[in-house]
Amino acid sequence: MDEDEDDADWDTSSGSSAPASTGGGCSDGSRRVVLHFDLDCFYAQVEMVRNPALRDVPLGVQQKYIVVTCNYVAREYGVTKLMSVTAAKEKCPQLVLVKGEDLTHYRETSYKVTELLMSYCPLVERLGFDENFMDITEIVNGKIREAPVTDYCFSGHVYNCQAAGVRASEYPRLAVGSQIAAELRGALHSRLGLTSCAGIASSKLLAKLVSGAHKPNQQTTLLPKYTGDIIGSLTGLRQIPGIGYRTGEKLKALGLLAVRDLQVFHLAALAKEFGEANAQRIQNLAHGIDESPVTPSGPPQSLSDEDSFKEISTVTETVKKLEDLLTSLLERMHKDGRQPSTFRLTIRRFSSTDRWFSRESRQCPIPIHIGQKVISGSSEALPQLVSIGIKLFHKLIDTSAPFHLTLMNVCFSNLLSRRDTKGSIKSFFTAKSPSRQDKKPEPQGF
Ligand code: DCP
Ligand code: MG
Ligand code: MG
Repeated sequence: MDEDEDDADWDTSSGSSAPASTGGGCSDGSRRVVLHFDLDCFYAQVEMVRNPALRDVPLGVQQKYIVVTCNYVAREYGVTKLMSVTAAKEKCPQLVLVKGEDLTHYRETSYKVTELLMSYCPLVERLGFDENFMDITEIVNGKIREAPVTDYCFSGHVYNCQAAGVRASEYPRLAVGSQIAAELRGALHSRLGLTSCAGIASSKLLAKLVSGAHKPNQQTTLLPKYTGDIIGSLTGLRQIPGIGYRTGEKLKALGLLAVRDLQVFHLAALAKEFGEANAQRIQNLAHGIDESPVTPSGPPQSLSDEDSFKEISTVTETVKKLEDLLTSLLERMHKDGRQPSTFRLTIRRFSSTDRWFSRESRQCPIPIHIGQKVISGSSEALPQLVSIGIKLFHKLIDTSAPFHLTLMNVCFSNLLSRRDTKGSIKSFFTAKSPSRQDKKPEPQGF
């Protein structure tokens, strides 16, 4: 239900396709230490921080007719994420619902979390709104070099083990990683009031897989020798992070459903469908191997806003919707401080068969004088951009015939910073302006 988020995938394509060792332990100094953080019931937590009276009641966050998430009190009643409001009310009649269509607070909190993690170590990669990867290999190595200790211990759970029974000195780097994860989760809680889960492992894939092993507000470390176990616990290919909807569909068409199917499938046949490097990467994922680096996210490369609705079928309604969307987008763009140079309009026509994938877009350059008005916050920017939007709309839709839209998205891209324009840019993440978190992450995925 996010306007631009995909909660499942990240790009694992930039790593080497060479298989990494999945065995071994303490002596492997080259093994990375990667953390994955996932905030608990994120939208619901943001609402609980804003209004503490909601903390102890069953709480759901509603977008349209769906409860996109709910707090853990509501989960005890059987309410689940992405349940219909009707079904959720049946499970828990006293469920308190708050509207979650305005993402402003979620977005702001999301960037505060990334910013806090980045203040500890710059190697932070965002995934969706409520997840971050962090590569702390260097910090861990430094700690071990500077102050060797003998009495290592794990903080939190160790996957498949009783943490107290594990000889942490055999895994000093993961043990130190778990201490750092605990420290950072503590900071998120004390500074932002947010609880989270964390996974500690040697890759993004494994850290993400293990972070949800104990929920909420807990953390889990994966020892290399349990890689096979955690991969074996997955009940389908789509549960492998990095295998999104489209890849999953292609694999299904090849007859592959279970993780084991993919592990043993002939690589050459897989390469015919995906290309050699991609095929190797996908098969590696099924073996728990992921060499993709943590890539610092930096500022978003575009800002967009969208709404879905039952029906828009007149030009007047279209103009009104464009005005609404552009008003909020312009405010965010103004706070961002960069100058947009491309405007894209996306619509979805009603289709009874192809509900999710029938989006169509047109884009055009934004004249410099209008881009400058966006930065300066001039009220003239809105009507001028609405007029550009309507021109794009007419390229998409023949209004002399009946039409039926169910979604509209407006997007500014090619954002020019101070290096490129004379205007000023407020530094992302570090500016003192209260607007500094008011950005939207780019969609993640393949
Ligand atoms: N979200 C959404 N639409 C989706 C998936 C997620 O709007 N299809 C939003 C609501 C969630 C947030 O993204 O609060 C983060 O998604 P998660 O899957 O991490 O779910 P939660 O953080 O809510 O719960 P959990 O405690 O299980 O992580
Ligand atoms: Mg979450
Ligand atoms: Mg999440």
